[in-house]
Amino acid sequence: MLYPQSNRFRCSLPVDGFWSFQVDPEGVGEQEAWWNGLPAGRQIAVPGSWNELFPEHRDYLGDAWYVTEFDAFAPGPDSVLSLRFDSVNYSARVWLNGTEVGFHEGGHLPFEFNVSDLARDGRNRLAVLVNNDLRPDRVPPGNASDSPFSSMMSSFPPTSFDFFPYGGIQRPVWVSMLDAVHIVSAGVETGFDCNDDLTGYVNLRVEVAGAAAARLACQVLDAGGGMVAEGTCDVKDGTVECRFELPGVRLWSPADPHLYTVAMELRDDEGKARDAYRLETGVRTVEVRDSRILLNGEPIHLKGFGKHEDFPVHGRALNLPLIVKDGELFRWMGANSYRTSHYPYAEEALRYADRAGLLVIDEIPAVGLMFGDNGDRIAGWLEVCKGQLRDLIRRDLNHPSVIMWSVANEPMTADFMARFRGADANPAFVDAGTDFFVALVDAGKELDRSRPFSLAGVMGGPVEWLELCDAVMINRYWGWYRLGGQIEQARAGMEEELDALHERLAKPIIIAEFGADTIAGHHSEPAEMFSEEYQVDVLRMTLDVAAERPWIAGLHVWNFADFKTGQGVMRPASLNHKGVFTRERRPKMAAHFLRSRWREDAAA
Ligand code: GCB
Repeated sequence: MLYPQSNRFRCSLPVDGFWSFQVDPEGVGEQEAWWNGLPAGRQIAVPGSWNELFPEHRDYLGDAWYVTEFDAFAPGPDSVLSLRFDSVNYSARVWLNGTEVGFHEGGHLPFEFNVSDLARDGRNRLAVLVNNDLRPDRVPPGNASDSPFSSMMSSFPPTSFDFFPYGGIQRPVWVSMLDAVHIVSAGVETGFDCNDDLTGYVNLRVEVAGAAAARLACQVLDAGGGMVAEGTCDVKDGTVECRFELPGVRLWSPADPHLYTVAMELRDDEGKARDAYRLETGVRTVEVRDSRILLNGEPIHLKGFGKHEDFPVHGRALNLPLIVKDGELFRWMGANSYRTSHYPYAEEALRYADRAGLLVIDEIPAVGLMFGDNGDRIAGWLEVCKGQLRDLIRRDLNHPSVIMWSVANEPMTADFMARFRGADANPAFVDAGTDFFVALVDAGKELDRSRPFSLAGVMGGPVEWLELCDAVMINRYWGWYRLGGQIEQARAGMEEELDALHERLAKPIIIAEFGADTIAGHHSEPAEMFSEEYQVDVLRMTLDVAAERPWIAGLHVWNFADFKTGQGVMRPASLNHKGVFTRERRPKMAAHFLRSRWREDAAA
């Protein structure tokens, strides 16, 4: 799905701002009051998360109405008017001028509706019924009695994951007017030949609507706007494929995040220009070979974090200044990478990463999945996850910053708690997960073969699931959930486990989570759990262990910043305190420590 753009053929306007808002716990639903009149009720910010704005709705789960008006004009037969939502958590039922337009299930990814037949000249009224119920059949699931979060964390609201379940229209809403003949999607695959001249290539595949025959004129422009390749290709059956060669290509990398622009113009069979689109992308390759992840043929070492979209008042809403602020803190520390734990982040974050040279592991919202004898539920999740992976790949395929797809965080077998204490897993439960992930990764590979696929495995989880990954991600809390307060014993445990995994898997291993809860300002000598000193000890120990093992392809500290969770005995002040920054982005000692390690090794 193409990021909205305006030019002489297309006009995309955000419908952001203040909308009328009303929760609807009784499910009065389609009562005229909410979609046929603009209620005088409360105003909410779009984008925003209702939980941060209205104290009495902090924990609200259920239906809520959003209503606004915008000016447009009814499109003629040669135009199309569409409505796009970048992210609504969790589901959205949409009405335009009192007529239902459609329904979408699933947060964090965009969806759109063609509303050409419903739009009017002048004022148009848009109503959205948002629902954020936590349900065991949703992805991510909630209200699941079998989740360790219900037993161990006793978290409220009842999530099956360790972050706050923010609700609302959390990213922009767009109204777009397009020519009936237009570009629907554009995907690139890039690479290069190692000849003397380093010739790069861009394979472009474009889908077109509204014309049986058309031509696509393309120019590939470098960062200065100079043309480096051009060509015109025929559209057949609504699709067109073109290849551009770029002699002397400037490859994209963290050290030189060089971007090219593919400028496209779509012409109908009479040669009349009907649409244009400018796609920013970079030329680079990602491969896994000999226990290394290679970017442009060279091993890369990931230094960074698992993150969250989370900030006071904004909740999970798009927050452009925060994207830049975090990027600058990455630069300050010498970090080069993050994972979009545990859901796809706003596309704006990836546009920023492309330009800043950050390496991103892009994750679907499959967190909290539990595999046991719940076959029906698993089958339902699989369909949802395939859809999420498809939509994620379609949205993010062209971002050079995205180096890997993650299809889950910490899936578990239903006997996880017993297994964590050392018992053997039920093989049928393991097999249920194996079948699930084989099917999911296969579906992903149909859409993108140019990037590795992975999942982040929980400590004590089945190795069989890690074996399915191109590169392995493991979340490890040695010195925290295991052998807390006992750094030297934790080091020995970690070394032994890592070496055994390497022996068995012979693949690059990323430690995708490690860390310690730390109350900013709490100090102790000798170091003990929750102190800033102890957090540094856990990070130092893990960095040291990894430094001796070249097949460790990267380290992502959990977490970049403290983040909001539900309430529960494990989460003082309803925060996860494993950030190396506070939620407001003040550095703990650990941030300075990482800077000393990462900046030094960047200079080496
Ligand atoms: C994990 C999860 C992450 C939690 C973290 C923790 O393994 O992947 O979502 O927040 O542990 O702090 O417990």
